[in-house]
Amino acid sequence: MDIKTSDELLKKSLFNDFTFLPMVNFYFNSADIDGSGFIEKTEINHFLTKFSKEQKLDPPTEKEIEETLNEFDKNKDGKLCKEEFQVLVKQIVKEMVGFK
Ligand SMILES: [Ca+2]
Repeated sequence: MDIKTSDELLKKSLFNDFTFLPMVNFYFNSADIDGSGFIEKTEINHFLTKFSKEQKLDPPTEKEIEETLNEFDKNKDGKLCKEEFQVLVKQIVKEMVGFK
């Protein structure tokens, strides 16, 4: 699959829960290393670092990880539940395909 095709698929998947939600589940399960059902800060760190590496981007700084947690942790319990994580995934996918 070439990059253009996969971008198109990603764009479509943003507007289609049938394809988007399984993707969120996939990312959530891979990010939730200890299987707690929440993405803690160390797991966000791990997830974003791995993701940056895959995308050939600079690894996130401690500050960026802190900001990511603050921005998406709506109920301020210091970790991300699946609903909060879903918003993060949506934003990451949007940035990947380059539209806002
Ligand atoms: Ca966890």
